[in-house]
Amino acid sequence: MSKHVTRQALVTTIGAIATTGIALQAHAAMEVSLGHTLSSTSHYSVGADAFKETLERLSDGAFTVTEHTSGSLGGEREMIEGLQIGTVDVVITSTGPLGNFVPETYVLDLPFLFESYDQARCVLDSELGDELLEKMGEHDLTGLAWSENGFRHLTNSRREVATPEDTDGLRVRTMENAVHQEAFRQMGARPTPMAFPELFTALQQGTVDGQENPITVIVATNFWEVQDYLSLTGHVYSPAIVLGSPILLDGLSDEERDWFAQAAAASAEATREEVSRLEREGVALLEENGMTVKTDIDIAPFQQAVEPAYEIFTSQYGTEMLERIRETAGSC
Ligand code: EAX
Repeated sequence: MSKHVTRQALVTTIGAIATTGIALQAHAAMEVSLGHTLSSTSHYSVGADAFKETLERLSDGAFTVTEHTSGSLGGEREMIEGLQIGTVDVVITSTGPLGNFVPETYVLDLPFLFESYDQARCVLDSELGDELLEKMGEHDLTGLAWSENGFRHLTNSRREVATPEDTDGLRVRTMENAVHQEAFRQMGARPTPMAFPELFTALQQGTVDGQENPITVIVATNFWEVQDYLSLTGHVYSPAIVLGSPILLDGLSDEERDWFAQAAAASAEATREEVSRLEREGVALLEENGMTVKTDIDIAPFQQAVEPAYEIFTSQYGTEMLERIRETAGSC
């Protein structure tokens, strides 16, 4: 009898070892694809490196991360769709197209909502930020961490822009974001929504006259090659988010999911540091590359011009979220 039990135990143990072996082997081969639209010199790539280093270290190599840069997996809207159907595992994206999937995030895209990097980061790191990350779960997405793109500024190939009137008739590429489009319409420009991977060629060919993006993106994309004028309007803070695919993440253990969360947090931190560095050094670099930079812009008329975007937003989505953001920002 005892002999039988022993044999039984032995069989079970061997079985367990075999299963664990298979599991480890499967994990060893588990390649995680990570996509974003920017170049390998960008702040997103710095974040992707931190994600890769952290996940591979915590999992002891059970996961390997492969980064796909420059929109090689598509634009941000396409990649978010990719997360929903499992064709990509992790995406670092601006909130540009996110409101199309998770309308609760539109509030973050309101112009002149945040006053400073410190304030924006503080709000996104608050409970309210966590709540918004969790909302992703209701839309077949997993919100892993708030990262950063930066305060957006206007560039164009036609003329120096110092007032909203100067944007009159300018064809400005915006992200595929209803709030941004409305803000530029109110300013007097002609907004043209477009996915980021199409933007450089559109500027080069003159399909659009201008675009708006943070210093980080203007530097990483060599926009000075196709844009002569930069106006430091800082008209909107552009959050980025590290999103995961529930198709991958829901199948993982709690411990494994926690590694992804830690990797995303490390990614966001590294990206924010790089954004801060480029905020200090980027404008000089752009000037060196021939851009005419308008720095001393009176933003009050811009704020006034885009005010109707707030009314349109609140008439559609109510005031509650906006009030909560302002309240949190006030205590930051
Ligand atoms: O997220 O589309 C944009 O202008 C974004 O700022 C860019 O893809 C980085």
